[in-house]
Amino acid sequence: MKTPVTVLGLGAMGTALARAFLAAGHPTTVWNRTPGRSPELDSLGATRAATAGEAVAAAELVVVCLLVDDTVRTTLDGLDLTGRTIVNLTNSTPGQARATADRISAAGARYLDGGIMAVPVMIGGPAAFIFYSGAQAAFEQHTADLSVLGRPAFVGADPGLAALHDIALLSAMYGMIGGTQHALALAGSEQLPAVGFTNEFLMPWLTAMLGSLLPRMAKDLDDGPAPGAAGSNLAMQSAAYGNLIEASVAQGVDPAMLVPMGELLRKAVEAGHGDADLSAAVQLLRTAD
Ligand code: FVH
Repeated sequence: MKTPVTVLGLGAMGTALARAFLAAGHPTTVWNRTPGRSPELDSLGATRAATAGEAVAAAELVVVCLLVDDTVRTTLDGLDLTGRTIVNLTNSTPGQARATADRISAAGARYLDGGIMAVPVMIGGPAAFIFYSGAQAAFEQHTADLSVLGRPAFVGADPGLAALHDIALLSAMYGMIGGTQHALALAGSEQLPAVGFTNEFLMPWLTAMLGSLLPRMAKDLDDGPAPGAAGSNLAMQSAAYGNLIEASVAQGVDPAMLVPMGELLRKAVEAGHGDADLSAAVQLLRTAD
């Protein structure tokens, strides 16, 4: 008998989570604020609860996937959570996750915060992974159950750490997407076909840059800059960056996505890092240091 599980929230992601549990043979109780959402779950064997309280009562393992942190608070507040393990996969900040952990613990339950690194169609597949942090014993007890959703990565007992990892990766994704959107707008300004430009040039370029530049930047941050390693110093990059802005404006493309990076490079050079590598600019972003 597989571990019974409750899923609160049947949006696009909650539905995918419930489907994965059902496919793996877990008795699955579901609840959603708007009744009747994702009717296909009924034929897959889900049990529908009429209220969130009824759903929480149905299983020790409760997976929550709602829109935002506030939604989680209003949904769970006042419910009897005694003895439950609450796994909250709603997008949160580290601060929100820590506050939720305090409230859930005070209500007599164990708390795991999670950050899903997948879109709904990836859930249950090989590329999906999910960060968890918080109650380690609960994670160890339920590792196999949670594995049906995606590879579980426990990142620490501090409940805020999963959200930190999640938000760091989402920041990288949105930065990358912003850059690619700008590149595609530039290509479009000369009617270049997006698919050909992407497959032939954009993807290979990004793949090469990620493969060479990112590991070196990370190593420099951990170990200090490798002597003489910089082949693309910041003074050169800052000097060339103005062309990116000028060309965009001339092509009728809003340079808003590019301007902040140009500012960062300029500040890094002004601060005396002209001979350094991109890792020096990472340090400048840390306003709390
Ligand atoms: N979908 C994705 O690609 C990303 C992948 C990474 C993780 N995110 C996060 O997952 C959370 C849920 O996202 P979602 O895609 O399921 O979102 P929706 O399809 O919009 O469903 C939202 C659910 O939240 C319920 N809900 C909204 N407001 C309330 C409320 N005040 N009280 C109770 N429930 C509420 C909503 O219910 P309903 O509108 O159907 O009644 C849906 O069940 C999210 O944190 C992502 O950032 C997804």
